[in-house]
Amino acid sequence: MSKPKRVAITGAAGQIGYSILPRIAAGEIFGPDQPVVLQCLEIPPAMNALKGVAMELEDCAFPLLEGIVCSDDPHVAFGDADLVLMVGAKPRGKGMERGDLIRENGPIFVGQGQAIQKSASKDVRVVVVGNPCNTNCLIAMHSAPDVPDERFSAMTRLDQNRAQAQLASKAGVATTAVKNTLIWGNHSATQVPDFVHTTIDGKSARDVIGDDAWLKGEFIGSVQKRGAEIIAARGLSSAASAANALIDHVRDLRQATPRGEWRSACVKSDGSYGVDEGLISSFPVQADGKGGWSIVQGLELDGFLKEKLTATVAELAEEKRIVADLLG
Ligand code: NAX
Repeated sequence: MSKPKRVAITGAAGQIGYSILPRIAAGEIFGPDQPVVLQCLEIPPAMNALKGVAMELEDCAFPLLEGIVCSDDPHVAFGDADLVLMVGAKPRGKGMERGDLIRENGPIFVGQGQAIQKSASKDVRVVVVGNPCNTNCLIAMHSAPDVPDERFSAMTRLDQNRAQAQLASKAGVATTAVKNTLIWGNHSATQVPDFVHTTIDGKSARDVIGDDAWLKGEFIGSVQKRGAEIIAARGLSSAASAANALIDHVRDLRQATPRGEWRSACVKSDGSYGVDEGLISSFPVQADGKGGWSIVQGLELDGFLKEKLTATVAELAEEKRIVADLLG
């Protein structure tokens, strides 16, 4: 058996933590031959709940799980971590504006970013899920200047999966028939689910569905508002689907993307598609299977997509402005 991979998870006693920890311990990220150590970070009031989660993990007797660390100290939780999943964040309180949420969460990602730089493995990869994830990722990245920027990403894979499932359902096909669904921009209500470049059974999704009014209206709206719809139905936000998407996201960046395909991930913009350089924005990304990735170039954006992309990029730029003092 090889040396264990150390996976740090912040907010580990929360909903997404509860859903994802057993799946990582079962080998769903690193495969059936790779032992793991789970390094869980929580805030002091949640440490008892975390203890319960750790007891449940022990009770699964996972063959690959070599250890569980529970701590409220980021330096302990991130110690030698190969992968850091930044899930923990303060939730949006009643009457709180998005700007307030950004300001509340920003300092958490400064401290944790610094701790990643100091304590994690030299080859660490970091994924931010806690919202507002794009801007939290930007802050963490700036707070760990010695860690290469391309090691940081944030998650729009849940939105991509939602879009893919909606298109499959509308077309009456299996989700596997739908390829290259794509999310541009911010993981927020301004995100842009792109049906223009999606294919269904190898043909243009737009042609197969043949209903532009539905695609531009109900489809985009339903992906943007799916999170709110789940809260209304379940009384709690998406957790199993978010954990599932996070596993997809980590695999997307680790494994080579099949030729001609891409996956949605929020990464640092190099100015592609007119997205301001340096913003963390969702793009079509291809991974090389050796730890590297690149933004897919050359996709044509029509007037509709361009207008929507401009709006979501403006929101990201505004979020960056709100946290400018935290960007070092
Ligand atoms: P929960 O409220 O169930 O869990 C969050 C956990 O984070 C809590 O246990 C809390 O104690 C902990 N926490 C708070 N501050 C912390 C800190 N400074 N250090 C360590 N832990 C801390 O939320 P959950 O449903 O698990 O969602 C977690 C985050 O994911 C939220 O910010 C949520 O908005 C975000 N989401 C992002 C998604 C995405 O696609 N990017 C989708 C799902 C999810 O909504």
